[in-house]
Amino acid sequence: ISWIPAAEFTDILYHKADGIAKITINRPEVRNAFRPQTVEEMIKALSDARNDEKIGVVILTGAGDLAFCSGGDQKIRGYAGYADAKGVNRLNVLDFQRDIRTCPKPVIAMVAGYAIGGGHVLHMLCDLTIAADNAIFGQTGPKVGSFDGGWGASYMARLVGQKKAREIWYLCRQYNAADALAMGLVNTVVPLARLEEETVQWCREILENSPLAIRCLKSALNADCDGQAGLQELAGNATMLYYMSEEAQEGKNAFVEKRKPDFTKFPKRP
Ligand code: 2NE
Repeated sequence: ISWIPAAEFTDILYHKADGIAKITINRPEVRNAFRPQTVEEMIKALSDARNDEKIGVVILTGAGDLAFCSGGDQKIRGYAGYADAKGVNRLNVLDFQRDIRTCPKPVIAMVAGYAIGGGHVLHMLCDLTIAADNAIFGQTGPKVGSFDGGWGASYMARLVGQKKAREIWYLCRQYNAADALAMGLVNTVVPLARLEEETVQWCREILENSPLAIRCLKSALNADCDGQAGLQELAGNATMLYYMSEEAQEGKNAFVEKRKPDFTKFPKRP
């Protein structure tokens, strides 16, 4: 695949090719830990991918072979979050988590090396995870004075079960790729040298399928866990599909044409 740079950023790389967007956290010197700037850039890139009608799938990854992401940058962690350039403390990774979750296009984590702490939560939030055989997974919160009680806890339990989720959070152990596959944390494990090739192959297979069906399935699978926000996403798709029908167009046309709508020709389906 011939990636084409899609925008210039400081902390991330952003590429596109063949209907796929790729967001790469580019801070290998800190194992791709994120700071508020990194997160802001990921939010912008994901928003661009979401709004680009040529893009059907997004890959999230980290630069180099040593880490996908090691979570929040502990060196700039302040009193109440991670300090931005103005010194304001933030936890804006939570906004990015929501954006991954609500993006109507699949987001695929491509993991080489460590997916740790807040980086582990990011891969969990992605629709699919393709892991290299050198991948290592785990949470560190209770060791470093942090935790993620949102999807980081509850969605993890949906993925691996309550007992395993409690083990992962309480003991802060590290798990290799085979462990992660066995507990349902990742979709497949491939040799490091084939990581991108395999991930792109999964993307291409998704791109062959109906984007509307995938969009509705993502929101349906989200709705099972996401309460009223999840239902809103799913219902938003139902509204979009309804807008695309002749029946809904009749309502809108009648209003614009200042006449009574005629819905009589539309079937009352069983
Ligand atoms: C990731 C891990 C296991 C890698 O270990 P290793 O041995 O391969 O590398 P090393 O030497 O630890 O790290 C290489 C350089 O990267 C920095 C290190 O400090 C080191 O730099 P120097 O000291 O040599 O200059 N580095 C690595 N991770 C960093 C980080 N997160 N922030 C800043 N610098 C980092 C090992 O490095 C590790 O365990 N890292 C810490 C993982 C961690 O605890 N992350 C934060 C969890 S909390 C969180 O992410 C969070 C949350 O819980 C809730 C909301 C938002 C965020």
